[in-house]
Amino acid sequence: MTPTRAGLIALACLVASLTGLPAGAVAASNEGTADEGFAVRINDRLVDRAITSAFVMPDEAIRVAARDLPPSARVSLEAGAAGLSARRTGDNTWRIEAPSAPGVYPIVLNRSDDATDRRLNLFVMQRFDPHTATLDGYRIGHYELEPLRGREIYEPPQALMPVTKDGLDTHLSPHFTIGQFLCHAQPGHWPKYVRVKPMLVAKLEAIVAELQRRGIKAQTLTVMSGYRTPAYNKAIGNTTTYSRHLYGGAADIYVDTNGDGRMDDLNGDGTVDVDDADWLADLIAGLAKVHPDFAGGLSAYSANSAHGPFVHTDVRGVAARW
Ligand SMILES: [Ca+2]
Ligand SMILES: [Ca+2]
Repeated sequence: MTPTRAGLIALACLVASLTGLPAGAVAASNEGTADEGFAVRINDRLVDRAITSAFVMPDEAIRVAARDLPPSARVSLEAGAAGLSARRTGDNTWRIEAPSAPGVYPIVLNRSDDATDRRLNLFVMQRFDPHTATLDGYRIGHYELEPLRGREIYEPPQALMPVTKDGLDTHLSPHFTIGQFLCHAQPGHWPKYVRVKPMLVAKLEAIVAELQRRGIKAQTLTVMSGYRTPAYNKAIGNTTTYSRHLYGGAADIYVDTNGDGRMDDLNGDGTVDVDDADWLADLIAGLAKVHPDFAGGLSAYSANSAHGPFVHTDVRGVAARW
């Protein structure tokens, strides 16, 4: 069942009252945060952000609708890229057919009665046969063909998103670009291939929003490790073959507003250490508590010779802290 908008607002207000947040600080969308303007429904996702993204198969059709508008408001949809077909199917709703060719297809929804718009970057993925280990010379490695405990989120991907060098800065959301999530394997090879779960991006956006609410001027998070190919995950010594990183559902992150390439002193005690990662992990745990779709793995890591303190966060659907 899809929750109603009114129900979500009521939930958000309840959450706000429980957490002491002002009601406006908690979004009514099902992705945790909101920008001024209107909401966009993409199939079953309701997104309240100025920029959002969707990953689709070649030729896949999706439903897009502008929501939460006064009855008089009219929204126009611009989808200029060749091969993309958008057909209006009702009041402020469209059926969009993705092209066959993988790539990024920007879509803009413009509201007629004010200046607000919504940008939707449609990422058309490239089909991938999980029985093969490479894609265009990029080593993917082997996914487990049997999903863990039969869960859909552990099914091997049927498609991956190609990313070219000039596409690194394409936004997934207001504060994150697809380039931040690339695997570190084969640095000189292009295109690379990536998976990123929209719910992970939504969770990271919610973390940024909560940091800002607490007065930390984060414009993004540093993603030390986002997507990992199974080949890379194995090469760096991981024996877990169902790591959420392989499915685009995990990120190892830190906050770096002073740009020194390491975690900031988040708890303000004058040093940067695992306590700052713990501080960030506690913030994330608080978000997941009030927003069940963010449930996932969570762990704070100390610095070592290779990296500073960081936090692993993922969206596996069940809470697990270690
Ligand atoms: Ca820093
Ligand atoms: Ca500190």
